[in-house]
Amino acid sequence: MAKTPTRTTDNPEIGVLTRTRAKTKKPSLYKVLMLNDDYTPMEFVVHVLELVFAKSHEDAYTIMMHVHQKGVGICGVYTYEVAETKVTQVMDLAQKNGHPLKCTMEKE
Ligand code: TYC
Repeated sequence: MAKTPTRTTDNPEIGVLTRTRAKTKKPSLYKVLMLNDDYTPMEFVVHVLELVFAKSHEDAYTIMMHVHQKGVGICGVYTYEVAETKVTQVMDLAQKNGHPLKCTMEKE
């Protein structure tokens, strides 16, 4: 965690410790996970990774193969609302195209 910035002074008119910035909290982060299945075509998963997660074709192919071989893989790490939106986009694309592809999110 970052230190809270403080300022010191010898002048008794001024407080010894003065907060110079409002305290901010870092947002929690969430992993978006892609799950393997036996039916979704590899090319469709690559396409989704390019479209929704802005991956290069090479990175998308690598992630897809990881999920295909290991069962699950990380598509990216985002704040709650961004992660939720991406999960919804993946599930919508899968459903509209008749594929059983599943995507979930998990707090880091
Ligand atoms: N296992 C699928 C196949 O052999 C490909 C696939 C990869 C499906 C990754 C889902 O998240 C996935 N066609």
